Amino acid sequence: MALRIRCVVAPSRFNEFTLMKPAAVNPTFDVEEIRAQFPILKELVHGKPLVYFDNAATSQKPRRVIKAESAYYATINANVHRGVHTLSTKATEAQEAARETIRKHINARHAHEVIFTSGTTASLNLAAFSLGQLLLNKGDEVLISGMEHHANIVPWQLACERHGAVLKVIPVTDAGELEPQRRNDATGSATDLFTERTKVLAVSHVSNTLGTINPVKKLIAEARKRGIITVVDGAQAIPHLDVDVQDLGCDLYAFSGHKAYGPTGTGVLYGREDLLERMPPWQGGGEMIDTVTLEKSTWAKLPFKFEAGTPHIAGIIGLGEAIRWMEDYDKAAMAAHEHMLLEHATKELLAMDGLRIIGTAKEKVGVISFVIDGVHHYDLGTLLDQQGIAVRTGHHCTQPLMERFGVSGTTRASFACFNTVDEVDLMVTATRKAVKMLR
Ligand code: 7TS
Repeated sequence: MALRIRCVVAPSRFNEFTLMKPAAVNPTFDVEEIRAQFPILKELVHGKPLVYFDNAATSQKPRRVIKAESAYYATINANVHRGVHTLSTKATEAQEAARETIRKHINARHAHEVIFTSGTTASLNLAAFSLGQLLLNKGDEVLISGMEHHANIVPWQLACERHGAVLKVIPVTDAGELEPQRRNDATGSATDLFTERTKVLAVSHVSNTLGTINPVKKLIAEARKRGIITVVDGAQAIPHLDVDVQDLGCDLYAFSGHKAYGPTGTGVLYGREDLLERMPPWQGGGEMIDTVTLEKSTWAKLPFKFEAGTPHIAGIIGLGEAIRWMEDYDKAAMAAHEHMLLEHATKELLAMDGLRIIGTAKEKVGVISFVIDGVHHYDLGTLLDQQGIAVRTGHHCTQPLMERFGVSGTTRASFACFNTVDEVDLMVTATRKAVKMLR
């Protein structure tokens, strides 16, 4: 099998570390072949094989990503865009190769539209701070949805407070879908939530708690007709869906690397060039300036205007490798596998007495949240852990959504491409056992 050159770094030992045979490009999807690439799946937890169903919080990493990150430290560790020395040049080239990989992956027009951040939270704080400065005045409105992660609520609350703007919320239906029109119970008529004062629409592409895939393309088209700037929280979309920012038509798109098989502490804010040019920086410091005098500074060109300080170079290189790793597989086959796990888990869990699934939208990724009568999610999560099964319990950083569904928290299983039907069955059996103990 031919070796693929994965970055443009001049030949060095860095390439020896990273030039591994790519996984066989896999038209049929062989889950065992995929599992073999994740060292952590060999770990035992409480003496049991690890079943990892907390991928929405952070996914596990294939060996290639771990190697790419450590190869940077072992062979080319230096700061980027700073030195004339060889290591700095190589580190810079490796980082910029990752930027180009990500550009292609999300189909951005230019590499400088890809800004590196520490994760979705940082990306959305950047967006809210900078757009607030640029756009928001007293009485203006920012429209979010009732299923947002706190990272797509709190930064907008802060921005609204700073500028006297108002936060409006798209309601969520009982099935966990967005209802962008406000229904008037008395007349049965529906009113648009977009108003003349709406300046920003900020919604998640996929809900981390419900798994709902939101019709963001349609919402963006509606917003654009009205000249509204659109921000998409893609944290849960990047690992599962093909994301094409030009096709979506969004202005800004945020995601984390660590939920998409990449290293922790990595993330991206994609932005349309003309908007990024107009947006003011959100953090000041090294690298983001063109000139500094003691009176005044001017800004570097994109993307550096938004990348103050030393980035997580090793992580960014690892993220590039994670994206290339995903691209070696047929994304549709991966998605079909995860969907099969979701359907199987849904069917098996619903057969349990007193179990309710929160989030029954027609379009979902492999995320399943549930509550069980008489069982606290925390107790269930603890007992599942005793069986080596990692799920997340609690409000999943979506407290308003919990309130909407009248629950204090849920148990959530979130699947990745390396999960199996047998693992789902283990979870269902362990859940049944736990319920017997807890009721
Ligand atoms: N937006 C969504 C939709 C998310 O799911 C998350 C993290 C974030 C933003 C924040 O991402 P971060 O990488 O900056 O932390 N979601 C979760 C989760 O569901 N469980 O733990 C973290």
